[in-house]
Order: sequence, then structure tokens, then C-alpha cells
Amino acid sequence: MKLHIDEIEIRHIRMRLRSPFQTSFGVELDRDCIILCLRSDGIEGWGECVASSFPGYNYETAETARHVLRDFFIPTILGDWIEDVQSYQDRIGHYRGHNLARAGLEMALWDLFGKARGQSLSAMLGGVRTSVPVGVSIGIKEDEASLLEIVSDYINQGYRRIKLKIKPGRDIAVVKPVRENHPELLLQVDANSAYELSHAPIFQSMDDLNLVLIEQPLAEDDIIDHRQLQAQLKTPLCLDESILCLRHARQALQLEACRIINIKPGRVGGLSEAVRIHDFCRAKEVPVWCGGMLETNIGRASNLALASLPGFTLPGDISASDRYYEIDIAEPSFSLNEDSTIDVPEGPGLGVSVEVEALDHFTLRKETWKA
Ligand code: OSB
Ligand code: MG
Repeated sequence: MKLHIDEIEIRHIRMRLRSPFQTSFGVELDRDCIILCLRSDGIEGWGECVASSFPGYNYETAETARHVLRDFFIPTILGDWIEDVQSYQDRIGHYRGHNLARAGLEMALWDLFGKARGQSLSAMLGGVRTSVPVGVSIGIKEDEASLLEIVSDYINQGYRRIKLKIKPGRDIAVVKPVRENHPELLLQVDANSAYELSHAPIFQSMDDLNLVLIEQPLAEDDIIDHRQLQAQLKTPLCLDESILCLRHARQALQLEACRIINIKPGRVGGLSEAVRIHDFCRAKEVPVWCGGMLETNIGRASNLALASLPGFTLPGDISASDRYYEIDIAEPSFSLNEDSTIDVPEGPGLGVSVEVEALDHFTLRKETWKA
């Protein structure tokens, strides 16, 4: 089925988080992202590009994504007929980098094709589950007591897996009391590249805390030192920032630099590559899970669809909508089931409907191009 891309709209939006989110690379009170809308013969396809206001997670920002989308990626499809999502990836294949921008437009195309074909994203990707196990990612807190309180609160809400952000000086002393208070909890940590190999003793001291995994302890471009660190630990290392494509995943596993992979469609340039990494890991019996980027309900719907694939055996960083924002820009809002799962949307495409009034409220800048 060929679709004509009549119009494309991109918006830079900013939404206040319910509570500030602190990682080893910075604090976010507000979360920026780019929302895309494609129009084709009366059908709209929506996408969310997860680049934020500053180059902390990776080098991209909402503004670099806006530039790259507007000047390079959008012109390859605007005013043209497009047969499928792969043909978009082929058209931009000669450009380098900017995976978050790439993935944002790809998501809008998946939504558009899903709606045109009357198929859910989960069905298009090969999903097999109607609900997926999830957990919550907790930012770095000022004091230990408030962290313990927050952890208990999420457990009471029904979350059975918790991820703690760590950084040098806020690691073992923070993680140990959480483990002591909750011996049965699925607990994991994420360093967002804040450490060096010389910090290995810190990770060795966590090795008896029965953590599910340690996420991205070292630099994003350092597979070699991750291999050295993994060799010294029982606890599996999991790579996030280091894995930008299937080749990176294959090589990291081959070198035993990690035993688990966090798959974020944004970071790997879209859902297509995310599915390829999933398929490869599944064949190798390597567990994967779906990471999160504090998405709105648009990106959350996409993550839920991806996590419905059979190889996503560990709980994803996909929390209920109420964990993130007071008011969201799309419906329905996602809630946590009693078994720490969230239901996968079933409607065509992403299966969400955008609330344009709310979206307008959060829009800093909007640009529209017609064919
Ligand atoms: O490293 O997983 C990460 C949020 C922003 C940037 C990086 C990360 C995160 C999270 C949030 O951990 C997870 C979520 O969306 O709930
Ligand atoms: Mg991470």
C-alpha cells in the first residue's frame, strides 16, 4: 500500500515532570521532545522524538533533531509516495547519526501505515503479548530516607521491579539499604556512563546484592573496558548508550562486554532496528528489555508495542502514565495492572489519540510543511 505524504508538522514541546528526574548527567524538571505529525489523505500518523533539551544522554537535543528532521529527513518523503517504513530508512541511509531524530519520524510512519492498514503496531512488529511486565526508574535523590520512602511508595503502587540511578558517591551506600529493606525486589541500577574501569571495586561491592543487572557503568564508546569489568562480576552488565545498532549488539555480546541489552527504539534509529536487535538476541537467548526516555503517551504506546515481542523477557522502563506528567498529550492513559504489567494498545497504529488542545498548551514552536 502506497501513501502520499501530503503534510508534515513538527513541534518542540516542553512538559513539566511530576517530580524532577536526576541522573548522573543532569537534572530534568521539564522534559522537552519533538512531536511529529504526518498527514496522508485524511489520515494522521504521530511520532515522538526523544531528544531532550540538552546533550546529556547522547549528543542530540530537541533542537538538533528539529534541524536534521527539517533539512534532511523530512524532504526525503514530503510530497512523495512511500510504500513502507523500510523505504524511509533506505532514503535516509546515507546520512550519519542522529538516531533519535531518525526514530521519531519512523514512529510517525509506523502509526500512519498502521492506521491505513487497520493494524496495531504490536501486530505489525510481531508482538505476542497483550500486556507486558514493567518497572519504574527512580532518579538520584538528595537523601537516603526520601529514596527509601519513594521506593516503598512505588512498591505499594504495585511495581515489582525498581531501577535506581547511581553516580560516584551515590551508589553502594544508596543501593544497599534499598536491598536490605526489600530482599525479594527485582532491583537494578543505571550509571549512565558515570564510571571508569578503576571504579571496579565499587561494582564488586554490589555483586552480592543480587541485582538483576548493572546498566551502562562505563563510557558509551567503550566496549573494551565493559568487557574487563564484566569479567570481574557475577552480576550481568547491560548496555544502553553503547548500543546504537545491531552490529554494536552483536559485537558487545561476542566480546562478552555485557549479558543483557536495553533496547530503546530512539537510540537505535527506530523500531525496525530495535526489532532486528531483539531477533538477534532472542536467537542467542540473550534477554532484552525496553528502555524508556520519559515519553508521553505517544512514545509510551510505541514502547509497549515493542515490548510485546517474545524476547522482551525482563520488565521494561515503561511506567504508568501518572508517574510522569499531570496532563498528557494523548489518550488513553496507561495504568499499572496488579501483576506489575501494562496492557499493550490494540487500536490501529500506536492506538492512541492525540489531544490537540493539550498539545498546543505545551508547544514552544510549531512548523508545518505542505507538499
Ligand atoms: O538511561 O534509561 C536511561 C531517562 C532519560 C534518559 C535516560 C534514561 C532514562 C530513564 C527513564 O531511565 C526511564 C523511563 O522512561 O521511565
Ligand atoms: Mg539507561
